[in-house]
Amino acid sequence: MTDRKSKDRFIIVSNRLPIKMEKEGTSWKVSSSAGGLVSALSPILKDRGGIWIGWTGATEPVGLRTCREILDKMSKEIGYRIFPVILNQEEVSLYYYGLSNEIIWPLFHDLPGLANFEPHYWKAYRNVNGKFARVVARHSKKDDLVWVHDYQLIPLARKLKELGVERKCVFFLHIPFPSPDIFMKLPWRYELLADLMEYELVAFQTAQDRKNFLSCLNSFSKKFKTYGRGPVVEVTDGNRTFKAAYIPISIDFKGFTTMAGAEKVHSILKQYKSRLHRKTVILGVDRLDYTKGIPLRLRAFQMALEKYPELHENVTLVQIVVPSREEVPAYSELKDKIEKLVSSINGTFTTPGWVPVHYMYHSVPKDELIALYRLADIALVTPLRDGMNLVAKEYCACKLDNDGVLILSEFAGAAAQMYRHALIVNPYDIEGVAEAILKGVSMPQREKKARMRSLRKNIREQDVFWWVNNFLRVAAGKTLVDFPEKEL
Ligand code: GDG
Repeated sequence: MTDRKSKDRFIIVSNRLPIKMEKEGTSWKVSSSAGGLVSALSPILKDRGGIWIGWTGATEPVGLRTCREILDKMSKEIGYRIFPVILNQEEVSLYYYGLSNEIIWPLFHDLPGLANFEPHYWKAYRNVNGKFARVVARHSKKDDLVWVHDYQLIPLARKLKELGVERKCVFFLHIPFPSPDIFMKLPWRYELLADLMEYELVAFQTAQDRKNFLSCLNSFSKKFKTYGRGPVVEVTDGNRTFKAAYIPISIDFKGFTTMAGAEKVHSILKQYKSRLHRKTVILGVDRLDYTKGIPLRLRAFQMALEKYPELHENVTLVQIVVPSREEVPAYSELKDKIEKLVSSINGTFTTPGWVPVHYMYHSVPKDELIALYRLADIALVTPLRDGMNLVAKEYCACKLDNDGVLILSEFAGAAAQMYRHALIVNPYDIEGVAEAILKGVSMPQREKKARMRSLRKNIREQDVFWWVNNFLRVAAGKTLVDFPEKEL
């Protein structure tokens, strides 16, 4: 582990630690957890040093001492130090499942009809942010850079100030920022905007997200002025000044290509190929979430089979759904909906030796996921709205032979960088997605390779290290490096 001078350290704060603690009988089971943020930041923390503060994922009572012992052991294993924020069941239910996932999540993904605006969630959200702030205060020093991640922790900078703790706080929003007509539905809209203004830097995934944020500020107060152009601008209301930026997150491109070329992945791939009998494989990989557009995607696949009989017995959709937030009713209903659709498609079209949809409701180990990326002729990434979508980038990184087609929703943040070479679709347009499937299946090899080569070049040049480097440069008042001249 790199032990950097405290002056240079940076403190990552996110809702979840990059590990999960679960009680098994009388002992604790600790495992590393999957997810976009973990995939993105773990390599950086190992490389540069720093600490990570967050919730352990455990709701059963655990003493701070026991927890620290377990996490100290885990810190050695993962290569950087982690410190826990311990939350009780009620806090998790109101702050995490409540305000964060029943209100901000659907609202920021343009689905206000799915939001449950329970008034008492708000107080719990702010109190839990106060708890996070106290742990940050305890484990950080004046010169540290506190890098706060995502929508669960928007009030953290203000909470630190209320404690009288001076820290340089910067923020990155992983999910989209909605337009004013949607944001203004939030009962606590002005408090949340005021919270964001407490950061020295507020960064978003895309130009559109930042534009939405600036428009919301404008409807908050006409006093706001924006200076500068391009990915980083300065915002001031005369009293305070902060930066608003957009810097799209990415993946560890080299890490993925290395794994994709490894012997282990090769042998898994060989097994898959022999089992799937040279079918054209279409792959979907998503957390269980209504923003990912899985039912509409299945309907598009169903329509493709209905309209284009030439696809029968030739095309197989492998859909992985990783269990998530099953405690929230909207998620368990979604699971039922997906399973009914899968069963209806398979019931209608299966023939001896061909099952159109291979559905897995569990996560798969990383080398199997990478083998599936290598195997898939087409990746079907069709969220209704997504901050970025790392699966789109991982898929391309793993296509070592440039032999694959990316079908990508125009509402994924990733589309801002990939729209020229992916097949861009509107996920609500079932017929359009069905047509894109046919186009992907029949795309000439030359076109396929040319598109994929360009997609991979872009991800290689703007990988996760590029993202962190640029984020930290902006936080330090420096200019961006290797940012595409044409704005994203
Ligand atoms: C948020 C924003 C933004 C998935 N299934 C398995 C597995 N995964 C890994 C993938 C990928 C990650 O999970 C999913 O990344 P996403 O970007 O799609 O989404 P979120 O986790 O919801 O993240 C999102 C992201 O933050 C980063 O800013 O892109 O828009 O919502 O890395 O590989 N990994 C393994 N097995 C699986 O079955 N091992």
